[in-house]
Amino acid sequence: SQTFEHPSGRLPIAGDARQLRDGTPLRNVMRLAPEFGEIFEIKVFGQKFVFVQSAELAAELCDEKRFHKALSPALAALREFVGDALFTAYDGEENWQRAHDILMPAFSRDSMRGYHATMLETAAEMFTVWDRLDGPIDVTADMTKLTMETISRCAFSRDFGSFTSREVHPFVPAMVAALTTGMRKASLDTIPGGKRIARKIDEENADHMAYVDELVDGLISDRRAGGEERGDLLDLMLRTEHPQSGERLSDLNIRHQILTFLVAGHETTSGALSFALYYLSRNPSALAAAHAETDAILGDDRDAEPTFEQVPKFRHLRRVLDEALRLWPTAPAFARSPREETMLAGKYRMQPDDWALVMLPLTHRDPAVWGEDAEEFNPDRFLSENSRGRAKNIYKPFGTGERACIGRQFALHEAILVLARILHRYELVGDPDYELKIEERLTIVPRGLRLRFVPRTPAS
Ligand code: MNH
Repeated sequence: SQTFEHPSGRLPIAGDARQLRDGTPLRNVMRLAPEFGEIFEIKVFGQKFVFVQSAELAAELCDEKRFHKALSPALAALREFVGDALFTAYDGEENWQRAHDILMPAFSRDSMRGYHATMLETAAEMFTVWDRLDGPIDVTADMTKLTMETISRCAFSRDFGSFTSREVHPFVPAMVAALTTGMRKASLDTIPGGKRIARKIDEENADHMAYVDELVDGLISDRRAGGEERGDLLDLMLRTEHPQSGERLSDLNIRHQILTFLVAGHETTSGALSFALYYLSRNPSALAAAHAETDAILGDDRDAEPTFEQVPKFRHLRRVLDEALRLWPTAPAFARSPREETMLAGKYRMQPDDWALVMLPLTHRDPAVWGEDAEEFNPDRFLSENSRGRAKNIYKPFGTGERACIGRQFALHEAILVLARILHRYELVGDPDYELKIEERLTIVPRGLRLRFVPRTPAS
């Protein structure tokens, strides 16, 4: 296949591996990107990665008629844990369509009504903890607890006690260990001696995997046996027949879907909230507008909770989130393949086996679309008067097309509701010396961000 621009000094076997000696994958790509044009490649032993950094090429790859979702090596590795569930199904795989059709209604805007009270309840538990502390809070850690708790309660009505018990429930670290197994192994496939290391990782994680699988399978069988209705995602998966074929999801597939929602649904939203809070703590005018908006909608009572209908009214908070996800899209890349041989931008040949990664932290900062101040945080970019005339398919934090994020409404509803309550209740006090660092997990989150949440005095 086509060779793209790549780092100089490429070696016959190791490829560009020397360029990646220190640093994490995204940081490496962002460091190397300015040397190259709209598309480039990095080869690590047998594995070639193609990166798209211009908004224009990214938009072309979003054309569903010519391109579709591909599984990057990291996603392919995740299949070991979650099989052919929604996120990791190959495009066109039969179980994808079945699950998609069955689950779509559970993620509609209207279904959020059923999750609203659970989201509020989890946030309130977090505030109870915050109000008892008065030092700085590890923002990402608490946002991760919050989103994990919310998704597990909404998905299968299980409370892990993240804010109400002293001990961490063993499920949480076990799940994280199990899901990073695939990630850690993804890069080993093509490296000398990699197979042996991969086997060791598998052995280390066998117990975690088994524990997580057992816990989730237990939830499924208990629910089947108990027969009570909880109105959560698990109920829906157990009861709903496919609208046309009448088929249902198998128990194994339901386990995979649940784990997928936990994996896809908590770290991404947690990161989005954390970046939004980081930028608010650094931007006095965006922060003042956020306080003003929450006061206008929620009034003087600092314990007031937004109603379901009020959530979409926080337009400024929504723009803050949109802008945070522009600069730091927490699922930072997705892969696209051509449906048949084609010329990308009329000049790069791509075959159906080829794939290219849309690198969102690069494509979202393309000055051709966002201007010379593309690196700056400015939520007003998303005011309708400022978005008019902006090209299509250039802002894609939730992916694109048929395989775009099914949890988008869920994430936005939860994130806005939580931000609204935080900004209504607290002043944000950051450490002026903190420098934003990115932690790369399966997703990206700020590293070491600590803020003090100081109760606001009653509005007068
Ligand atoms: Mn989510 C797919 C980003 C929240 C469940 N999600 C995607 C994709 C992106 C993405 C990007 C497309 C990946 C690809 O093309 O390979 N998701 C996000 C972000 C947030 C998010 C930035 C929060 C902010 N996602 C959520 C939540 C859930 C969820 C919350 C579940 C409750 N996401 C999914 C699932 C898919 C997905 C499931 C796969 C959909 C499909 O292929 O049918």
